Amino acid sequence: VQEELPSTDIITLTRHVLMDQFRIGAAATGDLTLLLNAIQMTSKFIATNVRKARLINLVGLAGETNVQGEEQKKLDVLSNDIMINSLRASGKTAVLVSEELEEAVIIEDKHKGKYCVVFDPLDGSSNIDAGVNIGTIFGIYQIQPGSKGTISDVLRPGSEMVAAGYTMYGSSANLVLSTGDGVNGYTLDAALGEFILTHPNIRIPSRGKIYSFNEGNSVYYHKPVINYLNSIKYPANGKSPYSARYIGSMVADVHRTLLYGGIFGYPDDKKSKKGKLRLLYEAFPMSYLTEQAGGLATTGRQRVLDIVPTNIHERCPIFLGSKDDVNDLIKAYQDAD
Ligand code: AHM
Ligand code: MG
Repeated sequence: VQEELPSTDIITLTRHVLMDQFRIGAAATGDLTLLLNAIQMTSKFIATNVRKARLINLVGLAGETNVQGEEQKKLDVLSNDIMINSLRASGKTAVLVSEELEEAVIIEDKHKGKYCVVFDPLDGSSNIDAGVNIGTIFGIYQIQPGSKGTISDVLRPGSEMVAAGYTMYGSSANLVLSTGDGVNGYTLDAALGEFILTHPNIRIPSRGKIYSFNEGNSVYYHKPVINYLNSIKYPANGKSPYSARYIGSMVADVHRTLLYGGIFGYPDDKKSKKGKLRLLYEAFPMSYLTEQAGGLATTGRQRVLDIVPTNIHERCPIFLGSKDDVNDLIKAYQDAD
């Protein structure tokens, strides 16, 4: 049997993004390419720290609480610093919004560029110390014409983002990115120090068999959500019930949903009136990727990407995933009205 030789023509993230830049042609200045380069560097930097965390005393609390009054983990703080430093130094950013910082960072003139980056440097904090998958989520806006970069450049609907993505730190580091022309996934080759294109043109199956909710909150759920969950757990006419998978790291739960299909949800309920997840740097980027992969993302009553934020840290209910599954959920809301 002839063994296949390893490829000598691998497509790295940098090469792929450059190809994209050439495809767009003269209009592309290369600024977004350089910004994405800075972002992938932060992902590599965070990935090595996540891997070593247990060994170099990076687990546990940093001794501070963040904007949300949540205790910050050491890795949260470190990841935030890595991103702020690198994004500022790229010279391509004007406004930065981080889950870990109460105020937006307005970049000083010396380093100012035309992009705004909203991000959660290390999402899934509750999983950090157990070594379960965590990730970085980011979304990118271009400043509005004539703007020098203010908060209003990021208080815009998610549909106006020019790119969004996440990096999942799991058994391997996976960066998933959309620049508005489909979704691609890259896997970090740690020896090469490069993200390699491993998942070109990710498309969500139109229907899945998995649901991903924190059902421990069921007692607080509103009727449409309860009805929907019952419909997939106790299906009519002999169909099989759905499987439950819930990691509690949005990046990991969304990653699986993009690849396998199904539905991920974090609803608003009687206790969490606006849900839990953050609109700007959690819901928007994940909704952008989901739609770019052929799926849907809704609050139950509205397309997530159409929401106009009024506050950089606001929350929103979210359900995303396979088109048919999300449409069933939307129908459960309509039926309950
Ligand atoms: P975090 O930003 O404090 O890490 O919280 C966000 C995380 C998401 O990754 C995940 O989807 C959700 O919180 C899980 O919440 P819960 O533990 O309530 O199920
Ligand atoms: Mg988060």
